[in-house]
Amino acid sequence: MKLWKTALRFLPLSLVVLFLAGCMGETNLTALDPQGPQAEWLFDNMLLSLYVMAFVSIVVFAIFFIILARFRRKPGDDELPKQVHGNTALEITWTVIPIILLTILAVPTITGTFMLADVEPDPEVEEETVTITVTGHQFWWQFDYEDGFTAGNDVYIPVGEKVIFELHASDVMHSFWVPALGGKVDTIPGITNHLWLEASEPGVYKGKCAELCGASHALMDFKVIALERDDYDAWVEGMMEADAEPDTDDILVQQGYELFGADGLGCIGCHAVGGSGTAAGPTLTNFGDRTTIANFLENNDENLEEWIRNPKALKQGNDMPEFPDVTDEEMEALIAYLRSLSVRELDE
Ligand code: HEC
Ligand SMILES: [Cu+2]
Repeated sequence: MKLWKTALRFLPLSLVVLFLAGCMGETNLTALDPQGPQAEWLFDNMLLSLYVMAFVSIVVFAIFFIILARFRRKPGDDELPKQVHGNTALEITWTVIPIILLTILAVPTITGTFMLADVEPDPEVEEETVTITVTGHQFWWQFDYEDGFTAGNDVYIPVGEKVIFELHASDVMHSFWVPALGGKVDTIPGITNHLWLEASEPGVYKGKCAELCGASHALMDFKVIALERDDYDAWVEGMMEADAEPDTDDILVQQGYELFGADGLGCIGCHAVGGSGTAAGPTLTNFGDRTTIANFLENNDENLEEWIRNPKALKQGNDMPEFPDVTDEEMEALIAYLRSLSVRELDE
């Protein structure tokens, strides 16, 4: 009966844990399954500290309970025990043990910290180290490549290579964090921070803004897409060649392009297609390749229509104005144009 009650008491907690475990299942938004050398080092160091802490806790609590049991006052113990003061052997022991434990922690931590902070190009990689300038905006990410183009929200990197990120913010503080690949570093207006990451395997790694930055902070996600070098180079070429004008005769796409432009609805005032530099909204050069809209909505026609008509209802406080009066025909054309913006043969 009692056991049953105890179990009931822990039920809510168990449910919360189960629920959180469910959250982790579908994405790689976790530091506990490292996918690159940065993340592996962080994970190993975390385990090392955990083992040291567990060792200390076990020893301390074991001694504590043994002393409680052995030296408690028993019937007939009328006199005070012998009073002592100071014990050199004990004092040396409990000074030396922590020194040893802290040294065990300090050596890898210090060498690792230097390793993580080393944002110089890797001399062993033949290709030029990719350096990407990151700018955090409320509530989206801008990625400027040295090759002279800008990408929005999805950041592509070559796999197995150290990639250097230069971190900025345009409005408030944000924090750039890809848990499966490495540690988080703040992006701060007026200051340039640095970080390097490397992905061991090709894949999509979820990133998140880790600094409370406003109403839609929780939806300020992004994706790191790691490709083999050849695929990456092809992607870079695609991004450099792309421009706003469609290279198809498709009437719908052409109409969409008109609507997108300055004589239409003026989307292009905030959204560049092709080219480089900062705009008021994310570059849409490869929007057709994105799996999500604004980093959280599945990229399908229904959601896209809803987004264009009323973005603030979906993502509170974001800077895109609403376009409620677009007709169904116009919407169809606009979506056809947005879908045509692709630089990549998607094979997954
Ligand atoms: C005043 C500037 C502004 C105008 C005009 C504007 N947008 Fe946006 N748009 C934004 C901002 C800012 C975001 C990013 C919102 C966020 O995620 O916080 C955005 C996001 C988007 C996204 C999602 C992008 C992504 O990377 O997932 C799409 C698609 C989009 N806008 C389409 C349009 C279309 C189509 C029009 C014209 C009908 C338009 N926008 C007009 C500012 C603008
Ligand atoms: Cu943010």
